[in-house]
Amino acid sequence: MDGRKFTILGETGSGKTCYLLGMYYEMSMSVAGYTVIATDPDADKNLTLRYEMLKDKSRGQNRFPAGTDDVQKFNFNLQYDYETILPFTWVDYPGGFLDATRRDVGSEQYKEVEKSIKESEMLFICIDGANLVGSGTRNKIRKVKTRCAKHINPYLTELRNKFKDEGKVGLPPIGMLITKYDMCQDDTDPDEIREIVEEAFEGLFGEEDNQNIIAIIPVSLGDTLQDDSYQGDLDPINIHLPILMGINFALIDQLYEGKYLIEQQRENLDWAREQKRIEDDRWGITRWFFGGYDPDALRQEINDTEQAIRNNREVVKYFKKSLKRMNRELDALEMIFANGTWLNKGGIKRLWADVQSIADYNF
Ligand SMILES: Nc1nc2c(ncn2[C@@H]2O[C@H](COP(=O)(O)OP(=O)(O)OP(=O)(O)O)[C@@H](O)[C@H]2O)c(=O)[nH]1
Ligand SMILES: [Mg+2]
Repeated sequence: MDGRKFTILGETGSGKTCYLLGMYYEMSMSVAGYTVIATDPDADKNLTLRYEMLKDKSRGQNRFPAGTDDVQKFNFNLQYDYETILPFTWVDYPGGFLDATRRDVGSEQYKEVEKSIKESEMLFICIDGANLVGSGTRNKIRKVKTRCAKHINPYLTELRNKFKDEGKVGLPPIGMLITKYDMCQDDTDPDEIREIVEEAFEGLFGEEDNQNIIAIIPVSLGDTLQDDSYQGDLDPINIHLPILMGINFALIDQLYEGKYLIEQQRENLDWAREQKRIEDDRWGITRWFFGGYDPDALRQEINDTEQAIRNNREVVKYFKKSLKRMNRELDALEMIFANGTWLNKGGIKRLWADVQSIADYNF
């Protein structure tokens, strides 16, 4: 089975690594039946230790991870009801490397991000909630633009056009994470957040025939985290939502792949059965004379293909079951832009029903 991929981008210090640590901690304890486990025990230890450090209030500012210098990749297994259903990779890029003044378009890293985004089920972009502190929407827009969108926006617009030229749909679904939401939640609301993000990332929203799906998700490691010089409690808010949304798209892709595989196997089965019928009707002597298929080999082929279809249907059943459970969680997502507009509650429900309709296929 193919591995799936998630990529996270955002300016230096916007909270990418903290999000990964919080996500891993939450998901390793299982949320709504989904559990995430690092495939490498050393990686599990590393992530858990760094999270334990985050929890240690007495360290104050020193509880946080050091800035990321290099690309870090983590391999995980997603389980549903403690059955492994999907391997995936999380790629954590150091912030700032898309910075127009520093980026090196010819570099390996630059090319790698492009590949990574292309292969991703979902792209996450961190917008530092510190930019939304205080009053004055225009001021906040300016901050988000100059500190974050300025570098990412042109890059993504360029990438989307490139993908389109290559015949791909465009960018993967995007999750805009308003990180450190604890810092700004009293100073803003969903209407303002939508306005800020839409204006700062104009290129992603503006164009005609807009196919992008963009969700804005406020996340935080804790409401009171910053109290007494960062000696507050770790009490994550919404940390599970971005990854669950990503898993939703990964499961849908798996179902499409399953459908394709099963359809091919059914075709193969029809062909083998037909050949077997023809061979059964012939005399052995004519086969010896004119050539043909060995009925025993055909019988084996039929049995093997039937078994493969049964196996695939069994796997698909898991994806379907877990996808159903997902909807209750996705209900918590309030800010979604799709089909060129911001969706209301009914629209969001219809969006999920639409993208998940593959689950109704008769596997
Ligand atoms: N108040 C608050 N601060 C946070 C939260 N998450 C992260 N921070 C702060 O943001 C800082 C940077 O977080 P990182 O996760 O290291 O940022 P990054 O995006 O990985 O940065 P680079 O690796 O340099 O690209 C941390 O050291 C914390 O001080 C949060 O939920 N709330
Ligand atoms: Mg980092």
